[in-house]
Amino acid sequence: MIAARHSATMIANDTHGATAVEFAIIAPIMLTLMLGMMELGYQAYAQSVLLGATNKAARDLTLEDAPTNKALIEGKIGSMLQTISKKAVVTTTSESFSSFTKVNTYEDFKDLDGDKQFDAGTECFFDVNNSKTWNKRGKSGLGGADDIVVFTATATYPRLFPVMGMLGWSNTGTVVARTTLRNQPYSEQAEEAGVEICPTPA
Ligand SMILES: [Ca+2]
Ligand SMILES: [Ca+2]
Repeated sequence: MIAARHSATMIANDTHGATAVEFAIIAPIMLTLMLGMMELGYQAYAQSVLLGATNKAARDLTLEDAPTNKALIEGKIGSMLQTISKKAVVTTTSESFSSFTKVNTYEDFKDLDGDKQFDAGTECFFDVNNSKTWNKRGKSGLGGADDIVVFTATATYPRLFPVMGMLGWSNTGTVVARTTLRNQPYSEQAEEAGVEICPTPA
Protein backbone atom coordinates (compact mmCIF):
# COMPACT_ATOMS: atom_id res chain seq x y z
CA MET A 1 0.00 0.00 0.00
CA ILE A 2 2.79 2.34 1.02
CA ALA A 3 4.75 1.34 -2.13
CA ALA A 4 1.75 2.06 -4.36
CA ARG A 5 1.26 5.50 -2.76
CA HIS A 6 4.98 6.22 -3.22
CA SER A 7 4.80 5.34 -6.96
CA ALA A 8 1.75 7.56 -7.44
CA THR A 9 3.61 10.48 -5.84
CA MET A 10 6.62 9.89 -8.08
CA ILE A 11 4.46 9.88 -11.20
CA ALA A 12 2.71 13.07 -10.05
CA ASN A 13 6.06 14.77 -9.47
CA ASP A 14 7.61 13.61 -12.73
CA THR A 15 7.78 16.68 -15.02
CA HIS A 16 9.86 15.12 -17.80
CA GLY A 17 6.82 14.38 -19.94
CA ALA A 18 5.47 17.89 -19.47
CA THR A 19 8.73 19.36 -20.75
CA ALA A 20 8.52 17.19 -23.87
CA VAL A 21 4.93 18.28 -24.50
CA GLU A 22 5.85 21.97 -24.01
CA PHE A 23 8.71 21.58 -26.45
CA ALA A 24 6.42 19.92 -29.00
CA ILE A 25 4.06 22.92 -28.76
CA ILE A 26 6.71 25.65 -28.78
CA ALA A 27 9.15 24.21 -31.35
CA PRO A 28 6.96 24.76 -34.46
CA ILE A 29 6.19 28.33 -33.32
CA MET A 30 9.87 29.08 -32.72
CA LEU A 31 10.80 27.52 -36.07
CA THR A 32 8.16 29.53 -37.95
CA LEU A 33 9.33 32.74 -36.25
CA MET A 34 12.95 31.94 -37.10
CA LEU A 35 12.10 31.26 -40.76
CA GLY A 36 10.05 34.48 -40.81
CA MET A 37 13.04 36.48 -39.55
CA MET A 38 15.32 34.88 -42.16
CA GLU A 39 12.74 35.68 -44.84
CA LEU A 40 12.63 39.34 -43.71
CA GLY A 41 16.42 39.50 -43.85
CA TYR A 42 16.34 38.06 -47.37
CA GLN A 43 13.69 40.61 -48.38
CA ALA A 44 15.83 43.48 -47.05
CA TYR A 45 18.76 42.11 -49.05
CA ALA A 46 16.64 41.83 -52.24
CA GLN A 47 15.45 45.41 -51.62
CA SER A 48 19.01 46.75 -51.38
CA VAL A 49 20.13 44.85 -54.51
CA LEU A 50 17.11 46.20 -56.41
CA LEU A 51 17.78 49.75 -55.24
CA GLY A 52 21.42 49.54 -56.36
CA ALA A 53 20.44 48.10 -59.76
CA THR A 54 17.66 50.68 -60.20
CA ASN A 55 19.92 53.62 -59.35
CA LYS A 56 22.52 52.36 -61.81
CA ALA A 57 19.92 51.84 -64.57
CA ALA A 58 18.34 55.25 -63.93
CA ARG A 59 21.73 57.00 -64.12
CA ASP A 60 22.35 55.34 -67.50
CA LEU A 61 18.88 56.38 -68.66
CA THR A 62 19.60 60.08 -68.16
CA LEU A 63 22.14 60.01 -70.99
CA GLU A 64 21.20 60.99 -74.52
CA ASP A 65 22.07 57.62 -76.02
CA ALA A 66 20.28 55.76 -73.21
CA PRO A 67 18.57 52.51 -74.11
CA THR A 68 14.85 53.22 -74.48
CA ASN A 69 13.87 49.60 -74.89
CA LYS A 70 11.86 48.82 -71.75
CA ALA A 71 12.52 45.06 -72.02
CA LEU A 72 16.27 45.68 -72.25
CA ILE A 73 16.28 47.94 -69.15
CA GLU A 74 14.17 45.46 -67.20
CA GLY A 75 16.47 42.65 -68.33
CA LYS A 76 19.54 44.51 -67.03
CA ILE A 77 18.01 45.12 -63.60
CA GLY A 78 16.53 41.60 -63.59
CA SER A 79 19.90 39.97 -64.22
CA MET A 80 21.30 41.70 -61.09
CA LEU A 81 18.35 40.44 -59.04
CA GLN A 82 18.79 36.95 -60.46
CA THR A 83 22.21 36.75 -58.80
CA ILE A 84 20.30 36.31 -55.52
CA SER A 85 17.07 34.73 -56.80
CA LYS A 86 17.12 32.90 -60.14
CA LYS A 87 13.38 33.31 -60.68
CA ALA A 88 13.21 37.05 -59.91
CA VAL A 89 11.18 39.07 -62.41
CA VAL A 90 11.53 42.84 -62.75
CA THR A 91 9.05 45.32 -64.23
CA THR A 92 9.59 49.07 -64.49
CA THR A 93 7.56 52.23 -64.95
CA SER A 94 8.80 55.74 -65.59
CA GLU A 95 7.18 59.16 -65.62
CA SER A 96 8.69 62.45 -66.69
CA PHE A 97 8.08 65.97 -65.42
CA SER A 98 9.41 69.35 -66.58
CA SER A 99 10.85 70.26 -63.13
CA PHE A 100 11.36 68.84 -59.62
CA THR A 101 8.62 71.10 -58.22
CA LYS A 102 6.09 69.59 -60.64
CA VAL A 103 6.74 65.98 -59.66
CA ASN A 104 3.49 64.37 -58.48
CA THR A 105 1.47 67.59 -58.91
CA TYR A 106 -1.83 67.89 -60.78
CA GLU A 107 -2.32 69.67 -64.09
CA ASP A 108 -3.13 73.41 -64.05
CA PHE A 109 -6.73 74.53 -64.34
CA LYS A 110 -8.72 77.75 -64.49
CA ASP A 111 -10.19 78.04 -61.01
CA LEU A 112 -13.29 80.10 -61.90
CA ASP A 113 -14.88 79.97 -58.44
CA GLY A 114 -11.58 80.35 -56.53
CA ASP A 115 -12.14 77.28 -54.32
CA LYS A 116 -8.70 75.83 -55.23
CA GLN A 117 -10.50 72.68 -56.45
CA PHE A 118 -10.89 71.54 -60.02
CA ASP A 119 -14.58 71.46 -60.91
CA ALA A 120 -14.90 69.18 -63.92
CA GLY A 121 -18.37 70.42 -64.87
CA THR A 122 -17.47 74.11 -65.16
CA GLU A 123 -13.67 74.58 -65.34
CA CYS A 124 -11.07 74.12 -68.10
CA PHE A 125 -7.71 72.38 -67.54
CA PHE A 126 -4.40 72.07 -69.40
CA ASP A 127 -3.78 68.49 -70.39
CA VAL A 128 0.03 68.24 -70.44
CA ASN A 129 0.27 64.43 -70.51
CA ASN A 130 -2.27 63.91 -73.28
CA SER A 131 -4.48 61.67 -71.11
CA LYS A 132 -7.58 63.74 -72.06
CA THR A 133 -8.47 63.83 -68.34
CA TRP A 134 -7.42 66.10 -65.45
CA ASN A 135 -4.85 64.13 -63.48
CA LYS A 136 -1.27 64.20 -62.20
CA ARG A 137 0.91 65.78 -64.87
CA GLY A 138 3.53 63.02 -65.25
CA LYS A 139 4.05 61.75 -68.78
CA SER A 140 4.67 58.05 -69.19
CA GLY A 141 8.19 57.35 -70.49
CA LEU A 142 11.71 58.64 -70.09
CA GLY A 143 11.07 62.27 -71.13
CA GLY A 144 13.50 64.48 -73.04
CA ALA A 145 16.59 66.58 -72.34
CA ASP A 146 16.67 68.18 -68.85
CA ASP A 147 13.37 66.54 -67.83
CA ILE A 148 12.92 65.00 -64.38
CA VAL A 149 12.26 61.26 -64.49
CA VAL A 150 10.73 59.23 -61.68
CA PHE A 151 11.82 55.66 -62.32
CA THR A 152 10.25 52.76 -60.42
CA ALA A 153 11.30 49.11 -60.50
CA THR A 154 9.29 46.28 -58.96
CA ALA A 155 10.78 42.83 -58.45
CA THR A 156 8.94 39.66 -57.53
CA TYR A 157 10.70 36.51 -56.39
CA PRO A 158 9.73 33.17 -54.85
CA ARG A 159 10.15 33.22 -51.09
CA LEU A 160 12.97 31.22 -49.52
CA PHE A 161 10.56 29.19 -47.41
CA PRO A 162 7.15 28.33 -48.87
CA VAL A 163 5.88 27.72 -45.31
CA MET A 164 5.52 31.50 -45.00
CA GLY A 165 1.89 30.96 -45.98
CA MET A 166 1.42 29.88 -42.35
CA LEU A 167 2.14 33.47 -41.31
CA GLY A 168 -0.40 34.70 -43.84
CA TRP A 169 2.31 35.81 -46.28
CA SER A 170 2.19 35.24 -50.01
CA ASN A 171 4.68 32.70 -51.35
CA THR A 172 5.98 35.43 -53.66
CA GLY A 173 7.98 38.33 -52.24
CA THR A 174 7.72 41.81 -53.78
CA VAL A 175 10.19 44.68 -53.41
CA VAL A 176 9.97 48.15 -54.96
CA ALA A 177 12.70 50.74 -55.60
CA ARG A 178 12.13 54.29 -56.85
CA THR A 179 14.58 56.94 -57.91
CA THR A 180 14.22 60.48 -59.27
CA LEU A 181 16.80 61.93 -61.64
CA ARG A 182 17.23 64.79 -64.11
CA ASN A 183 18.03 63.89 -67.71
CA GLN A 184 21.29 65.34 -69.06
CA PRO A 185 20.85 68.72 -70.82
CA TYR A 186 21.97 67.22 -74.15
CA SER A 187 19.66 69.66 -75.94
CA GLU A 188 17.12 72.39 -75.16
CA GLN A 189 14.37 71.21 -72.81
CA ALA A 190 11.01 70.96 -74.55
CA GLU A 191 8.45 73.32 -73.04
CA GLU A 192 5.62 71.71 -71.07
CA ALA A 193 2.87 72.27 -73.60
CA GLY A 194 -0.68 71.61 -72.48
CA VAL A 195 -3.81 71.44 -74.56
CA GLU A 196 -6.69 73.31 -72.96
CA ILE A 197 -9.72 71.10 -72.43
CA CYS A 198 -13.04 72.61 -71.35
CA PRO A 199 -16.31 71.00 -70.29
CA THR A 200 -18.76 70.61 -73.12
CA PRO A 201 -21.85 72.76 -72.52
CA ALA A 202 -24.94 70.73 -71.67
CA1 LIG B 1 -12.77 75.52 -58.73
CA1 LIG C 1 -4.07 64.83 -68.22
